[in-house]
Amino acid sequence: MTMNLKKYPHKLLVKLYFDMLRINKVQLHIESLYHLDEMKTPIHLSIGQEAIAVGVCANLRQNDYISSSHRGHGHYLAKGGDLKRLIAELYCRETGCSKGRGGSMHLVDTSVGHMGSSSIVGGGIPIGTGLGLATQMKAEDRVSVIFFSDGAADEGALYESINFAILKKLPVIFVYENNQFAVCSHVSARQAGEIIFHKTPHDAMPSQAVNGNSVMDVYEATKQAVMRARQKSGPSFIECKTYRVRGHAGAGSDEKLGYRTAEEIREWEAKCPVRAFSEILLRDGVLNETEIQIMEETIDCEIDEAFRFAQRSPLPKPEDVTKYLFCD
Ligand SMILES: Cc1ncc(C[n+]2csc(CCOP(=O)(O)OP(=O)(O)O)c2C)c(N)n1
Repeated sequence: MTMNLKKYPHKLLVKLYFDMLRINKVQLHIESLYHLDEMKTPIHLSIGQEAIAVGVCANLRQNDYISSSHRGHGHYLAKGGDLKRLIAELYCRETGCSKGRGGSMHLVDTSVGHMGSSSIVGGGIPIGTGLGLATQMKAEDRVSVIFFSDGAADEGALYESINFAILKKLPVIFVYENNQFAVCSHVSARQAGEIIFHKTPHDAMPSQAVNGNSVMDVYEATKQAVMRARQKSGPSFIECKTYRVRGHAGAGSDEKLGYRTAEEIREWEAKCPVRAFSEILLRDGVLNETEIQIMEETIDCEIDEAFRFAQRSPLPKPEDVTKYLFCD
């Protein structure tokens, strides 16, 4: 990346790095303990995709909305979701963000505008579009960001939602995290490619593809989209090109499955967005090694505390099994 960082506030650059490092470390910790089978939930790790959640959410205010997917740990944390309640949710505890009923695919923290993640692929897209509509109808000053990946982009719900968002000029930002795979199926086997997403007339819905492993590229693209939404000019579409380095679900690599090569995975691991950004920050003197070390230790302590909180929290009571099924 040749981008000149001098124009950015120091505080912003440090925050972008800290947030990516934190999301990365939280997920590595989850992964390292997953084999104990104490987290009774499937997990979908977004290791390697940290720059997208962080680059997008750094442009958002607390009252802006996001809707997320099954691979949503990063979105939740980047939007300010509570770490303890995230880990407690993975341990299915009453103190979890969904009171232990949802597991890792059903994260939510409405206090920071995280309006929920969905295990239904593409399910968050119409929800996020509806949040944009609600915002417009109530004449509120909010933006609604929808995170979804290439499997969801195969679905009709995306095209219906884009159409509606353009028609109504909704303050919606479609963030397409193209990590190239839906389970074992490569995106090239399912989609006609860029001709689909990047051909809307600019005034209807600007659309761009960026390097999803570059936090500054994602940040810049989102900044423009947020400005457009706040000016009530309508939706934007951002494709963030990235790669899922871990297996579809669970811990570890899935290279033995044979749908992609180990070399390809290694190539993308070498493009780790967290490491890439640390190298730039060190090179440009934004941070030094000691400061990074202190960040690492701070995050490690916070993670240990969150896991202790989760492990010591009570499970939901059996007699409460029907609680929270319906709203009052
Ligand atoms: C409507 C629906 N169809 C199928 C599934 C099963 N499923 C779960 S995750 C997944 C792949 C999703 O791929 P993508 O949207 O690219 O997200 P990624 O896992 O790559 O982050 C599928 C097919 C589902 N949960 N919901």
